[in-house]
Amino acid sequence: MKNFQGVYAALMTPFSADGSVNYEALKTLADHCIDAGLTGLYVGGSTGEGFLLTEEERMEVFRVVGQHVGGRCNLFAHVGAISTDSAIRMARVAESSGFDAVSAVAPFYYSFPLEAIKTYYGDIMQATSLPMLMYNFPNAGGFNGMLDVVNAFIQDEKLLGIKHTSQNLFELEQFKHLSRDLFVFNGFDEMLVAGLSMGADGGIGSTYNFMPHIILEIYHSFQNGDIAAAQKAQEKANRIISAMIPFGVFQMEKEILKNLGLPVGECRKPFLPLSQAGKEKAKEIAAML
Ligand code: MN9
Repeated sequence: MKNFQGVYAALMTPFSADGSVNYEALKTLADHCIDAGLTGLYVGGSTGEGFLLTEEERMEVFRVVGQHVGGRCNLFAHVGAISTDSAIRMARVAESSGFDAVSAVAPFYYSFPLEAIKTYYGDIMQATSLPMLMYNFPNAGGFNGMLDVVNAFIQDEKLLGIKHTSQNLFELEQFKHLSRDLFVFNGFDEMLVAGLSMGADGGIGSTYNFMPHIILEIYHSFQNGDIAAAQKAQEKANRIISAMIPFGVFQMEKEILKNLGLPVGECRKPFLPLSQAGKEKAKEIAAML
């Protein structure tokens, strides 16, 4: 198995003024992340507004990114959906577009029983040759049983690991110490040092789109054993994230990117447009980067 350790941007999806996906800006943003030295891209997830795209749009995003990147970095496709069949259709496109792995959040809304969730993952994993990075995000889907799901597939070579978007770092450590070594990625950027110290192999995050250099500083300092430097860079990241939260993290990220010369439009409804105060704060943050 390829070594997937590292730091991945949860790639934003740019939109044009008319609301359609802006594929040219998508390619530019992907290049910006790769040129900054990130390990790879996680496409079509929460940050990519994956659930606000139609299935066909998410597939087209995979095709465009896959073709444009052409092997320059690792690629994960988030194919998670409420419908297993929809997830499978998207996984097949991810496979034919050159992605390294698929990822999926557990099916949500209906409070499916554990057995149904296991079957969902098994069905997606059987549908293509790609390995699976299970997306553990209990706050969003309300599902808290990912450890059981992961254990059910621990012998399956197609299980690559977990994207762990949760403050429960005990659970992160548990994922890392099962009977087989899995790749575990920290999902909350504001806790990257903590996640790494509990054994994470890297991180996947939204703020990596606009501050990859700070994220890389955290990651490389930690890897070099310079924990003080990693903490210092984390503090820097967290002052920025704290300032963003009151205005909406994704809206702020898009506005910061615009201020950095990478216009990616606004978030899709029902995300609200960014307030004037948010725009001013975004400008301030961009000037500090
Ligand atoms: O996937 C992102 N998760 C969500 C990663 O947005 C739900 C994070 O990067 C957060 O946006 C970030 C800010 O809370 O940590």
